[in-house]
Amino acid sequence: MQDLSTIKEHFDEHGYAVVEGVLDDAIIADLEADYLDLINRHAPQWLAEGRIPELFEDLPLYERFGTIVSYLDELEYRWFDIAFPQAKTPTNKLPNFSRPVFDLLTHPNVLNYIEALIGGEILANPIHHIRIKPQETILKAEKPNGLTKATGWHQDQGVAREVADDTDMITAWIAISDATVENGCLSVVPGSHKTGLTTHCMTNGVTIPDALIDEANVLPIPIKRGGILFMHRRTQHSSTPNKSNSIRWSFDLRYQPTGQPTGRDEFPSFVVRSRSNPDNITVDYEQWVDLWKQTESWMLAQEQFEKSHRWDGDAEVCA
Ligand SMILES: O=C(O)CCC(=O)C(=O)O
Ligand SMILES: [Fe+2]
Repeated sequence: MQDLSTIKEHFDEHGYAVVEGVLDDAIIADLEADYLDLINRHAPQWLAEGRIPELFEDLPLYERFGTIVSYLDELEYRWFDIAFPQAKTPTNKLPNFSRPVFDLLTHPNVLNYIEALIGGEILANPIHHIRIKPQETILKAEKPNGLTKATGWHQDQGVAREVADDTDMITAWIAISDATVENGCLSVVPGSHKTGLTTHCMTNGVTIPDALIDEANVLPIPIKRGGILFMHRRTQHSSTPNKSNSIRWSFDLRYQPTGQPTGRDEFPSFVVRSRSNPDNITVDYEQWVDLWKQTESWMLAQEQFEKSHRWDGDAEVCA
């Protein structure tokens, strides 16, 4: 493990920290097998519905993921994600609440770094996603899911509700494939976490206009498979389109001190580490799935949802 106090110092000063080699091959292999299984379960249906032209069974794993995802629209990609879409109409598509995903969320190696950053009372915040970003040249879906494309500038605090403004939420952006400049790794503006919440507009999602980004200081963050970029909730970040010839695959998870609002309180959060009361770790895999199923029932009964962010796009800078 890299020296925790150096990592915390860097994080506090610059608003991010990169740690390579956090996850070993075993958990990554479990996630790969899990997503292969997901594809094998759904591909025949996608083929029957004419969404994909064939099963692509002969392709190497990542090429197959990318090729299939490139055909899928916003709604079908929801099978891959690991949470419901925020405050949008739910569908009968349950996200991938699998055991390997739970094992990732609760992985001790990840939590050790989170503990170094925010202390030993840790809650898994339910704002989390998987992003399989195929190379731009093969994207065919008319309405692709935003999780399969480049991401505009934003702060994660800006895409949560105001109620969580003071929550010390940390984003853990986990590379499953190597993330490179060419395939659209993340970029950050170091130090931007110290300048408060920036105005977000409603342009291509909830994004900060380029005019408010200190472009001279933008820093791309390539990360190898198994490495993690930790970000402060106010660190400005974005990602570019995938210009390579393979997929960029990542998870972004969020953690925070227990007892603070998550900003998505209709989704289940759960304690993943408690140094003061280890007996407080009560949610196991089956219970976690149950919590999400209860959320689904609740969502299906709603006519409308509270907005998941505070912006209306009316600020002068958005014009
Ligand atoms: O992976 C991306 O393109 C964006 C990720 C992101 O915004 C995040 O992890 O908070
Ligand atoms: Fe983000």
